[in-house]
Amino acid sequence: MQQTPKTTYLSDYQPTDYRVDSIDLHFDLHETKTIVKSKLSIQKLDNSPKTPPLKLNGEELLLKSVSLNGKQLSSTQYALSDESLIIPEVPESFELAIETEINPKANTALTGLYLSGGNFCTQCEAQGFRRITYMLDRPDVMARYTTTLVADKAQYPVLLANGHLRESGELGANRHWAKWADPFPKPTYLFALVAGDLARIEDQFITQSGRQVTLQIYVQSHNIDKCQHAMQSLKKAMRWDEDVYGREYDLDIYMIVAVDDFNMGAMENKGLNIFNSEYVLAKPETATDSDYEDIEGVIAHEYFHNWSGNRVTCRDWFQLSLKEGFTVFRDQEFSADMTSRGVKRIQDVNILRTHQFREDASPMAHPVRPESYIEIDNFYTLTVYEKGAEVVRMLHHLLGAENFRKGTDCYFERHDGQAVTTEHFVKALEDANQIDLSQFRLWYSQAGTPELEISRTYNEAAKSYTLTVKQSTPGQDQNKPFHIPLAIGLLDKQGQDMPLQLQGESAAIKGTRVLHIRAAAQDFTFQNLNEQPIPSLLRGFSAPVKVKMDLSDEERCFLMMHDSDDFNRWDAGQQLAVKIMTQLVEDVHQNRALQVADAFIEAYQEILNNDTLDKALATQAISLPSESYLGSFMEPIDPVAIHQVRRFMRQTIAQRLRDLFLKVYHRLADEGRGEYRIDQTSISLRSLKNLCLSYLMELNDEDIIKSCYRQFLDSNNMTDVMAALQPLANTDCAEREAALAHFYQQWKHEPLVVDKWLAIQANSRLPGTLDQVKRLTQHEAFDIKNPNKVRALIGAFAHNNHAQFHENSGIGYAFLTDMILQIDPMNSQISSCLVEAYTLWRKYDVQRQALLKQQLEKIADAPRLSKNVYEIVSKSLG
Ligand code: B3K
Ligand code: ZN
Repeated sequence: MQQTPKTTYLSDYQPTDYRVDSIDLHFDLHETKTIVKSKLSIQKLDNSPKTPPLKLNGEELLLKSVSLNGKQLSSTQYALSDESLIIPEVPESFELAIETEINPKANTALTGLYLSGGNFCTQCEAQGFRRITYMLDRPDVMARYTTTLVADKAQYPVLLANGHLRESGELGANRHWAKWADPFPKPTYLFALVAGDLARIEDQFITQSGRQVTLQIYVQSHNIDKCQHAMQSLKKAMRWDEDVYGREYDLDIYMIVAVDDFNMGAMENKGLNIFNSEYVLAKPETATDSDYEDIEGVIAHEYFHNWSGNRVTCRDWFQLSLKEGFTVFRDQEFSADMTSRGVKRIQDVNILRTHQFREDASPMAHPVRPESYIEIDNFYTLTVYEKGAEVVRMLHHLLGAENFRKGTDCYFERHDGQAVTTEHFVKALEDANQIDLSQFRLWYSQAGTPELEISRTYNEAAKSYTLTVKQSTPGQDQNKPFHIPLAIGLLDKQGQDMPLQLQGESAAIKGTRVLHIRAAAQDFTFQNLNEQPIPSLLRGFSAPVKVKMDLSDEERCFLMMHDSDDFNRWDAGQQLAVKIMTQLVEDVHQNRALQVADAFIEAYQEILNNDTLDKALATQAISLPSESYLGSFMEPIDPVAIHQVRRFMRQTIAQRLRDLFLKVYHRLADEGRGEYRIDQTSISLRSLKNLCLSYLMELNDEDIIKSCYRQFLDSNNMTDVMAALQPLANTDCAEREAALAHFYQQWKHEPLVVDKWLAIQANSRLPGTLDQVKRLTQHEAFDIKNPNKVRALIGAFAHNNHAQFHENSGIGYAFLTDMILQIDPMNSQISSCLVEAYTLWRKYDVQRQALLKQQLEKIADAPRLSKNVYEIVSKSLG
């Protein structure tokens, strides 16, 4: 980094002086030298008599010419810097014509216009448009776009942009052109173009008002057999948004293009989504059940943005959660309706508690609506997305489905075509329902994970029961009390929900009720309770908080068996496992013998024996908490001991329940034989069967290794193949090498399957994994410029393989730093994701702290560090 980069503050927000009504773009596409001509129709805003200088953003551009109202400007009439083009003298209303030259082939940052697999594509969110041409590159400037693409006809037969195709034709020298027009005003970040040699599948959708929409998915021709699931997902999402939100699609065409080189999952460009191929391509032989589910979720997420993001967009990037938190909530609910609601909630909460809580505990902690940033790309975070979705979910709970819908109707109608703030969103919900959400708004402005400390007293004589709730936010002492909806139930000795009647109320509510926590400390007294209840707290994870309560192991076991709330039944098991496992880590430190209480194993046994249980929920119920999640209950974190304990637990469970696991495994394997089906029953069956296999593989038993290898060889679907390959990769046996070699030979031409092969090796717990990861960076299968490959190999090692990455000597760290410094000059969005593995350095023991700090300092000292990495490193060290 040459100079200290500038911080942008929400409090400095100013509207622009000018608006851009229309933008007419013309691209003459060549790999190393693309000429972009842009015509902007610009008007001064407000009535001030003066016309302030016009400042346009632009980066990595070669300016060829600028004309104002048809007259070319000389270089004395504008000021050019690395980041902007400033024209000091402009009239109130004018047309600006700009010609720039760019080099898509040299673009390794994958933002702006770049090449992937030989095809041109774009990524403009958040600030990629300024790498295409000079423009007011901010979301509150919304213009109508027309886009003309000119390219070689043989190499790039398909030419796409936003909106509708208006005209196309042939030119000399084997070139052709197409002109697209988007009738909806949009910010720069939603602009997109694609030019390439692509095949497509096509379908139709009839909207609720009877309009016909053409749906197209474009892929490289060898992938054409892997698009059907994405198309079905799109149609389901379109119908769902009509049914649940009354939102209809607005253009005559909806296009999705899959590319192999992409920084994130996908992008919601108006009418022309561009996707990481990972979230489009699937067939049973190459994609797992969870790939299928992820595709359905991401296709829906980008589609839902058409309203929550595109029609109503963000005023500035601090408002990112306005579109992302809301859209994640929408996609979570869609997936819950399409799959299993209970399991979906468990998965979402697992992500939030493991990764977002971790972010909240790190130096990168920020509110859902951040107040400042150095690099906005660093703020596409779990807090903005996942916690943002929880905030919307709480609003949904507080209002109820019907009133929430009234609120979103009001929001979409009131702000259609506008760029607004999270405040406008909350205000629309308030106005539609005449309620007061003043205190609730703090969820947008205060960082940190609130903690509820809950204690209880039962007064036998009065038959009353009091819960005392205290809230605080560790690490954020300035926080005011949040408004927290705490859903609870009270169970009697038979495991039935007791009637809940708060003091002063005349009638009781049966089942779950929501307590509104608003103060730092609050008492809730229930009356008419004939026996001391067992409390079931935070049902359905009704708020993104931590709960502390002194429940006994027996009470947790009881909840695990009887709670009427699916989520809390699962969570009681998780809490119990966390308690046992943190105690075991302590035993490791004290050199004590490790053992697991019978009651815990018996609970697992009961679940496995219960044929009436939903298999997907049973799978979740007998899955131990992850190593990262366990780490969040410990300070200092000891990743090696955590790994040892988790493994010990799995081995002990497998030894004790070996026969039962074998019985269930074989029964489900028989039941599931035959054609692969992707319905809930089949997915649940495979998940439980494969979990049994993974426990059994802890036993290092020759016969079991053989049957695992058989499953690997004989399965007709990637779910079962991966479920066998994973434990084999963790086992030192001949079958391991055979399976890995066989897998690569079979799939080396399928990049997404190769990613799985890389990740499975990077995640292996066998000694020598780091050396293998290093070797793989030199393998033909690896490409340091491809984000999917970097995530699969290096990301997996640094973020998931805790015991080996945090190995005592620090060699894992040295490797990561080396990779970060190599990747940063090419693609700073990817290097910054890797640096995140260091942000929690203060939570480790002193030796690791010293090693981790050294790495951060080494990175900080590197010349020409990107703003992205600079921000994370400086905040971590600060
Ligand atoms: N809006 C995009 C994310 C863009 C990230 C830019 N660094 C995908 C999504 O959330 O739908
Ligand atoms: Zn999104």
